[in-house]
Amino acid sequence: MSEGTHQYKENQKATFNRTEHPHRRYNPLLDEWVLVSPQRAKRPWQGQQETVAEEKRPQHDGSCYLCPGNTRVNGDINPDYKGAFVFRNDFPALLNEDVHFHQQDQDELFRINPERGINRVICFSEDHSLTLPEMKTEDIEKVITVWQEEYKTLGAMDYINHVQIFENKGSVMGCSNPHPHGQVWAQSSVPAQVAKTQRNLKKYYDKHARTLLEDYLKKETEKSERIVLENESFTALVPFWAVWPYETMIISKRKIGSILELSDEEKKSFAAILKDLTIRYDNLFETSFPYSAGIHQAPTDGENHPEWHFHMHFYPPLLRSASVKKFMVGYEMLAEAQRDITPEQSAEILRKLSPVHYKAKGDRHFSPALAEDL
Ligand code: H2U
Repeated sequence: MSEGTHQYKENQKATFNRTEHPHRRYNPLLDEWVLVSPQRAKRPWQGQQETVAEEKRPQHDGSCYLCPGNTRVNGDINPDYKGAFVFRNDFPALLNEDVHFHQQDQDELFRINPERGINRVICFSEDHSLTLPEMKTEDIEKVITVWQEEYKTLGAMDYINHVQIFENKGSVMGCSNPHPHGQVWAQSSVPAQVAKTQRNLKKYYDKHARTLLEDYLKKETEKSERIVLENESFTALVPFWAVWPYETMIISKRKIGSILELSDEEKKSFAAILKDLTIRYDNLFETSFPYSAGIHQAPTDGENHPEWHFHMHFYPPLLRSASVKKFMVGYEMLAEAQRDITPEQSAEILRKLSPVHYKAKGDRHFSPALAEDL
């Protein structure tokens, strides 16, 4: 007989405790489950604290394709820009080209559709040495203005039904260049994750006449255990169903469908919470914290979308230190996502971190932009 096949009597059963017993949590945005195994990480902190030596980057790097005045791979020369700068991706995943396609030839088991779109790169700053948490809040606001312009102009194009704004930060996330930048992919289809989220948001809205995230945020605010920080217009929290150890979501307090609906005050608040959250991330392991982050908002398909509620996801891979990352392998690839540390523990750790960037505290790679803004 193998271990675990004993028949326990009913009276020997322990009462379920979510900080001790393995359990599954439901993600209502994606209609998916995540396995949580708190018994594997009972202590909130496991002690490993090594930092990774970080190179100090210059403010301008002659070999960087994204720095002002430099030549990109395709031969174009970047202007001598200041602040945020947008250019067409020279290696786009999508092409802005309409093609003839015979839909009727589809085989149920070999479905295929052409996809048309536009990919752009958004440099956040002319300063090669910075990252979002190290930028001034007012300069992050300028990045948000560019996100608004991109969502508006690309979304207004006839065939563009979805605009994905995102940032891939750190080489561990496959980012090819440390210059602060993000991307925008605009396309004819609503991509899978967004379509799935939309289906679930709509189901909830049709039933309750309120957005799912409006109700979720209200309940999270009452419970407060997963809130990392909040300001006037936004809350950052570790979702109840988070998969990545330090995954967070920034949710707008007001129900707005897209970035275009932000008031001036809300835009300031959004910039402030972006800075505050990413500073805490950097402080967690005293490293430039890698992540994939992106905005989820209403598709630009010309339909009314009362179910949408503006939010931003942060998916950081680090687990225990600047060098120990979580791998989505084995069980996760074959069965479902799993985590050890509970979302409540992660939120508490992030909440307790200093809102002052670690580089501004010591003399390590001191950044003038940081000092001015803190
Ligand atoms: P990532 O490092 O996050 O992948 O973003 C860099 C993007 O910049 C990448 O998509 C583009 C790459 O295609 N790029 C150019 O468009 N031109 C260049 O000269 C270098 C990089």
